[in-house]
Amino acid sequence: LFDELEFSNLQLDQHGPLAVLTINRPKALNALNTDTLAEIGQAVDLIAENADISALILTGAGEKAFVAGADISELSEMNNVYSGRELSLGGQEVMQSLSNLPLPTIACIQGFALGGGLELALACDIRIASPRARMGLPEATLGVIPGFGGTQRLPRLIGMGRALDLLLTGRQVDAEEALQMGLVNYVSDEPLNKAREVAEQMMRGAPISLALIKEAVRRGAHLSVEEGMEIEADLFGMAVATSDFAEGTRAFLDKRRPEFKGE
Ligand code: CO8
Repeated sequence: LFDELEFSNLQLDQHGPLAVLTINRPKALNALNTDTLAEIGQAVDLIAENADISALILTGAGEKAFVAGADISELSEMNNVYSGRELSLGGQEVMQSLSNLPLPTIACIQGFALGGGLELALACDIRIASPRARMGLPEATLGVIPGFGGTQRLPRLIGMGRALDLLLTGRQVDAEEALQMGLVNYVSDEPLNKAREVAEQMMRGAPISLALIKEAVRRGAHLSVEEGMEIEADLFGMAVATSDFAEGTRAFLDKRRPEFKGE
């Protein structure tokens, strides 16, 4: 389905219901220049429009880097408030469209995930790292700040104290420390296989349930518990009205595997 597409810095593959998006710009350790960011936005839109895709794995080509950040040579040409703000807004929009995909997304991190690269991984639902992965937000050491959502997503994920430590020191953490602080969900010697396995597990759920769970978590994140509960109840109501709910409960009672149709 993605055959007709020609990306310069990405590869988008489909394995049945699973899409694998690989950032492929090896000469710059997969760094995100504006062209690559725009292509990621296009790929995410295509995935969103393709009803046959049920989960996404996002990774970087090669073992040396997931993504070594925003492209520093491009960044170095920025020198005014307006162009900087525009670049940040454009990147944030791409990260938001990834985060808002109604299907599970998994970042598979081999090697460096730094700056904008870690922000890209943070826009995914979960993260899986190889034991040699290194993650950090070194923006302060370059005289900027994260601009693709890092100051907002990181504290929501790992808590304010841990996030401020990483943001203010700019230090890199290894896979083990990242696991300990909840920055990654799994560490595996074969992270891509592990990502496929977790994706398979997630795809056993009803697609509408997965989408509604993501929506409830996302919309509730900045609300009071009471307001979040209202959203949960609304979305729960939508779930019980689906035919997949009827199928899921019937299959349980019949002691067989459900066959979900996304309806
Ligand atoms: N941008 C551009 N080129 C890069 C980048 C990058 N982020 N990272 C690596 N490269 C290039 C190198 O310049 C080098 O190119 P060349 O071979 O032509 O010299 C090639 O990739 C290989 O890299 P190294 O030779 O440096 O490889 P090492 O193994 O020596 O080092 C590191 C690997 C440690 C990952 C090192 O490359 C490095 O520190 N890279 C930069 C990491 C970084 O600081 N990233 C954060 C960038 S800032 C950011 O992401 C801000 C995001 C928010 C933007 C918001 C916009 C408003």
